[in-house]
Amino acid sequence: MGSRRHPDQDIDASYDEHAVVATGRKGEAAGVKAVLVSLNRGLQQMGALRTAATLTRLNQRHGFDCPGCAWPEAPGGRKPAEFCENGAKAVAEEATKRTVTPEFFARHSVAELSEKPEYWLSQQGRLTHPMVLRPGDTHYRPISWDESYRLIAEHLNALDDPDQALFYTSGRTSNEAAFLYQLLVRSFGTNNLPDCSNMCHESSGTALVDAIGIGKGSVSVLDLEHADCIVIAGQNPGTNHPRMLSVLETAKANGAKIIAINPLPEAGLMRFKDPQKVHGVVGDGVALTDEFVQIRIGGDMALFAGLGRLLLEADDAAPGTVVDREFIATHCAGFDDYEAQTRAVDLDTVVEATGIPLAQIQRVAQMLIESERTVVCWAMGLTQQRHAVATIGEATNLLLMRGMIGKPGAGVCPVRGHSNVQGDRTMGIWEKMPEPFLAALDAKFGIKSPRRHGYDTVDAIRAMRDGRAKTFIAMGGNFVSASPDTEVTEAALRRCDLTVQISTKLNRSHVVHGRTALILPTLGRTDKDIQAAGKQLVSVEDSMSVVHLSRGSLQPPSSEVRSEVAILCQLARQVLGPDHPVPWESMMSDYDRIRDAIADVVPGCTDYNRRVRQPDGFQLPHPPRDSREFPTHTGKANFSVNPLEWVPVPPGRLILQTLRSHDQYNTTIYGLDDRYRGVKGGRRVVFVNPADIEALGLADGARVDLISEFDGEERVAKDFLVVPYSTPAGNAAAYYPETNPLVPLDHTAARSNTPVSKAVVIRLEPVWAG
Ligand SMILES: Nc1nc2c(c(=O)[nH]1)N[C@H]1C(S)=C(S)[C@@H](COP(=O)(O)OP(=O)(O)OC[C@H]3O[C@@H](n4cnc5c(=O)[nH]c(N)nc54)[C@H](O)[C@@H]3O)O[C@H]1N2
Ligand SMILES: Nc1nc2c(c(=O)[nH]1)N[C@H]1C(S)=C(S)[C@@H](COP(=O)(O)OP(=O)(O)OC[C@H]3O[C@@H](n4cnc5c(=O)[nH]c(N)nc54)[C@H](O)[C@@H]3O)O[C@H]1N2
Ligand SMILES: [Mo]
Repeated sequence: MGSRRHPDQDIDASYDEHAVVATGRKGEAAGVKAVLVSLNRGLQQMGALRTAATLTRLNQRHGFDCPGCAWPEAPGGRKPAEFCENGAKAVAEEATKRTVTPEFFARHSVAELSEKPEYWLSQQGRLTHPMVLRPGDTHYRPISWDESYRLIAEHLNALDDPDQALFYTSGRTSNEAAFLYQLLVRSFGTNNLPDCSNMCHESSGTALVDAIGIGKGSVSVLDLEHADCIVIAGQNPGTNHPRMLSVLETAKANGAKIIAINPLPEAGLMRFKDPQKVHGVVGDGVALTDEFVQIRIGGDMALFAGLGRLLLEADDAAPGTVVDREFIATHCAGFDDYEAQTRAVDLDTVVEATGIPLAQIQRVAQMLIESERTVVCWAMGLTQQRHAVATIGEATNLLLMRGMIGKPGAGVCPVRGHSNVQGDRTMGIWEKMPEPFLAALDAKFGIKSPRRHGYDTVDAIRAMRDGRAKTFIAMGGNFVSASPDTEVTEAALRRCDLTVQISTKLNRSHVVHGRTALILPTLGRTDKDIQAAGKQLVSVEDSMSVVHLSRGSLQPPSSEVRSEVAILCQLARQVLGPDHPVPWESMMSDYDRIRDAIADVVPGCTDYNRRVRQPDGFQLPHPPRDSREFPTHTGKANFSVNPLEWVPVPPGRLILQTLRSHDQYNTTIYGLDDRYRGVKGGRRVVFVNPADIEALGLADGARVDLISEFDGEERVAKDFLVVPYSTPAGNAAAYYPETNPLVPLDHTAARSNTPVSKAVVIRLEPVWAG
C-alpha cells in the first residue's frame, strides 16, 4: 500500500470514486480463482493465523455461522470447507485486525468522515470503544458504557410517547439478542421495530401468509437436490448465495432441469465450477441453466400468469395430467376465480410485458408440465417491485395448481438475505407481531406489550422526516445507506434528537446523525463471547427454518467491545428501572436463560436449549411443508387473483434496477471489482443495452448523470460510466447503495411497503467535460 502516514487505511490516496476500468464479461462463477480470492482477502485483513482459525471453523458444527448469507449448511455430511468466496470475504471483513479507535475519531472530524465514500468507511476496520458526539462537537469522543446507557435512558424517558422512538434491526443479530431487543422495546411501550426485512423479503412474507399461512419457504436442501425442475427468478446466487450453486449442481446431476428468469445472464447461473470438486478445478464448468429466460424488469407476474394459462390448456388437452384436482379440492380455496382469470390472460400482452417470445414461454410451460417435483426460488428481483406481492402470488398459484407443496422435492423457496434475518422475525422483530406472540410474551414476563402496530422502515423515515419520531436506535445495519431516497433519509436522521448505532464496523450511519449521536461497538459472529457464567453461544435460523448454534472463537477487537446481549440487558435496566420484572442480569450472565424464555414464548421452540445443541440443530415447524395444513384465514391454501401489472418503459427512458456487485455485502464495500460482470476498479457504472446506447445517442464509455423521474419529481445520481451489457432493451442496472438517492421513498410495493429498488424510471444525461 506504499507509504502510509498514519495507521488508518488511507485508500483514498489512490482511490478515485469516479475512475473505472470496465472490461468485457468474464467466465464462470466459483472455481480456483474464487478460492484464491478468499484466501487473499483473509490474509490481507486477518493475517495467517486468524485466517486459518476462521476459515476452518466457518459453518462447521463446532464453529460459527457464516455472517454472509442465510443459505443453509448441508445437513450431516458437511464439506471440510463449507464456505464460499463471498462467505470468506464476509468473515475477513468482520475478523479484520484493522481497528477504528478513539485516536481515529480524534484525527477525523465528522464533517471530514461524511465526505468519505462508503468503501473508505467500510475498510477502516472494527469499532473498539463507545463514542459520543454531543451537540456542537466536531469530533466523536470516548464515553463510558454506563454514561452511554444513562444518555439513552434520559432521551427515551423524556419522550412524550414511546412511539416517538424507533428501533431498527439488521439481519445479523442472533436469536438471543433479537428476542431481548423486542422484549426491551415492547416493555418500553412501542412496536416500532422496523428492520432490513422491510426492504428485502417483506413482499414474500405478505404473499406467502395469504397463500399458505406462513411467510417462510417450504423446502429444505434435500428437496432442492431431489427436485426435477427448479425455477430461479430474480436471484443472482453466484454472488449472493454461492453455496446454493453446489446444491443446484447436485440437483442437476440427479436430472433436474433449471430455469433461470433474469434480465441479466448472471455468471453463476450460466456457468459454474465447484471448487470443492476436482472436476470443478480442472474442468470447463457446468452450464447450470437449461432455459435462460431474459425477462424485462417487472415482467415476472405476466410470465407466471401466461404459464398458468398454458398449463390449464395442457390439462384440457389431457385431462387430469397437469392440474392436481384432488389437491385443489382438498386443500385449496379460490381456484375457480383463478381459473377464470387465468384462462382470459392475453398471451400477446404476456409477450409484450416480458419481452420473451411465445415459443420460449411454451418451452418453459412444457418443462413445468413434465415436472413431478417443482421448486420455485426467488429473491430481490421479484420482491422489490411495485407489484411484488401479486407476482409472488402468481408464482405460488402455479405451484398450488400442480399440488407442488408439502411433498418431497417441491415447494416455495424465497432465498433470504442476511444470515439471521429469518430468525430475527421468528424472535419477534416485526412491527406487527401477531396477538398470540404478544400474549405469550406478556404472560411469561408480566409485562403489557402495546398492541398498536409500529412503523416499518419506510414509515419510520416518514416519522423522522415529519418530526413524529425523535430517537433512533439501530441494532446493526447501515440505515442511512440501505434505505431509499438517500437525501430524504439523511435529512430525516438529522432531525432526530438522538441516534444510536450498535455496530461492528464504521459506516455512513455513524456520520449522518441526530443532534446527539452514539456509536456502541459490539461483538460479531466470529468473536469469543465471555459472560459471568463462562463462554456463551448464540443461535440463528437459516433460510430453510433450521435453527442451530454459532460459536465465535476469535479475540475481540478490544476489551471494551460488548456483546449485543450485554448491551441490551444493561440498557434495559437503565431504561426500565430496577423494578422491571424481566431478569435482565441473569439472562445476560447465561444465555441459556434467554433460550429458556424463548422456549416458553416463541412457537415451535419448546425444549430450545436441548434441541439447538443437537449436531445440526432442529427445524422449526411449517404446517404446509409438514402436513399440508394451511393456517390461512380460510384454513386452506389460497389462490390469489390480481389484475395483471408490468413495467412499461416510457419513451426515451430506461427502467433501472439497483443491485449488488460481486465485491460488496450490502452497504459494506469489499472492493471495486465485479469480476463476473467484467468490471474492474470502480462502481459508478450503469449497464445498458447496446441498442439503447445507440438510440440515446451515447457512446460506449460515455459519462452520464442518472436522473430518476417519479410523480413529477426528479432525483439525481451523478457521473456514471455507461457500460454496454446484455440486458433487455429499455432496462438498465447499476449498483446499490450508490443509486439509492434515485429510489423514491413513496414508490413502494403494494401491501408490503418495500421500496421499489428494482424498477426506477430514469433518463441518462451526458456529463460534459470542462
Ligand atoms: N456476497 C453477498 N452476498 C449477499 C449479499 C451481498 O450484498 N453480498 N446480500 C444479502 C442480502 S441482504 C440479500 S437480500 C441477498 C440478495 O440476493 P439477490 O436478490 O440475488 O441480490 P441482487 O443483487 O439484488 O440481485 C437481484 C437479481 O434479480 C435480477 N432482477 C432484477 N430485476 C428483475 C426482475 O424484474 N425480474 C427478474 N426475474 N429478475 C430481476 C437481477 O438481475 C439480479 O440477478 O443476498 C444476500 N447475500
Ligand atoms: N437500492 C437498493 N437498496 C437496498 C437494496 C437493494 O437491492 N437496492 N437491498 C435492501 C436489502 S435486501 C437489505 S437486507 C438492506 C440491508 O440493510 P442493512 O442490513 O441495514 O445494511 P448492511 O449493509 O447489511 O449493514 C452493514 C452494517 O452492519 C453492521 N454489522 C455487521 N455485522 C453486525 C453484527 O453482527 N452486529 C451488529 N450490531 N452490527 C453488525 C456493520 O456496522 C455494518 O456496517 O438494504 C436494502 N436496500
Ligand atoms: Mo436483504
